[in-house]
Amino acid sequence: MIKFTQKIVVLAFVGFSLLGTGISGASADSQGMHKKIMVDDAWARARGATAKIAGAFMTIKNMSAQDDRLLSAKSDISKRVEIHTTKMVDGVMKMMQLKEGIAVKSGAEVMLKPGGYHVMFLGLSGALPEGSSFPVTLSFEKSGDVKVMVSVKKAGAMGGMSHGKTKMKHD
Ligand SMILES: [Cu+2]
Repeated sequence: MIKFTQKIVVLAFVGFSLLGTGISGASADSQGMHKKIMVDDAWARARGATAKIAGAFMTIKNMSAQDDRLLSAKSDISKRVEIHTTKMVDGVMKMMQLKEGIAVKSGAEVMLKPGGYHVMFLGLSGALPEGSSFPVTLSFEKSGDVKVMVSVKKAGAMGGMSHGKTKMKHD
């Protein structure tokens, strides 16, 4: 009876180890995977041809052992790309550039979402039609460049603030 119990424990341990291996193997193949940084659910709202600015949102996970920081981003869809945050000031939503970027601590997950952190595209070169996608290169302090594809969703997606209807100042 004792022997039987020990066998069960050993089997359970082996099973757990295999499961762990399976998980890390699968994530290495997923979209936006870098050695250390993983980016999920990158999306932007659809924009018409006359729109000048757009925001992109995503979830950034730091799988590395060291703290990192999203410093900047690059894309062909606009003249400039900045890292922004959104703050409520006297009842008005205001966006401001984060010159220091966004800190992503080791093991942490940071969400860029409407009404909060976002990647801002200034001086759009054309429309962003619903259903299309475009590449963005994110530059991290420690992990370097991570290329992600941003999916364009319909203009009302996810609620929150609309960049297009809000008057914004950029320096
Ligand atoms: Cu912005």
